[in-house]
Amino acid sequence: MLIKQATYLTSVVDKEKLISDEKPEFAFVGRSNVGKSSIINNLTGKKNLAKTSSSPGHTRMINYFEINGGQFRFVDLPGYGFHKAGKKNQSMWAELIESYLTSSECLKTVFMLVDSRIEPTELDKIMCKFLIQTGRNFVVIATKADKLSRAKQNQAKKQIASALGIREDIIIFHSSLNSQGKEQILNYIENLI
Ligand SMILES: Nc1nc2c(ncn2[C@@H]2O[C@H](COP(=O)(O)OP(=O)(O)OP(=O)(O)O)[C@@H](O)[C@H]2O)c(=O)[nH]1
Ligand SMILES: [Mg+2]
Repeated sequence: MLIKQATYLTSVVDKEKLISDEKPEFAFVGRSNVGKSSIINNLTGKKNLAKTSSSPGHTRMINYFEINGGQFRFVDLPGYGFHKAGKKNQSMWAELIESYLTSSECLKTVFMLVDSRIEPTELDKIMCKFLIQTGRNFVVIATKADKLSRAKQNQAKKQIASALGIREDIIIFHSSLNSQGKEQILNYIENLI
């Protein structure tokens, strides 16, 4: 599938204001700095669509992007586990993310991002358990795959699957630098819309 058009739609900080209509949504969740905004830019082929930053904790709202003239939406969720944000902000974001993931009627699949170079963190494990509990359809994306050789990626896949207690076949390696995995993710989306 090709993404021909992608535009920023809106940002939401209030769980009462989440979009609810009939359009399918694909959400990106993961710890701060894991590469959520970058993957949205890579999949859409638009470099500056979602704001990326080398300083973690950049995305603090739920950002919606409209794809292919409203065929579906991408949803960039605030990153979790950003310590400098302070407890109050962290729990506010956690509540917003949780509320989106449990209540959105548009959500088709959650792409849960983990850093391919790092063992899943405690927060990653909690998020994964939470997703299983909600019964949501989810795929784990191992990001920044350009930093690992194919052999190391195979090792990492086993470690991620065992740490999260999931099957290896729901893990996709992706790189926003060399587009590894892009085709696979877009095909996955195409099959669900
Ligand atoms: N090498 C490499 N670096 C990446 C990749 N994806 C993201 N990065 C870098 O990782 C950093 C964080 O990327 P973002 O996309 O802003 O991460 P995020 O998950 O949106 O972060 P928050 O908005 O803070 O939650 C940036 O410096 C990116 O350039 C990738 O595939 N390969
Ligand atoms: Mg971001």
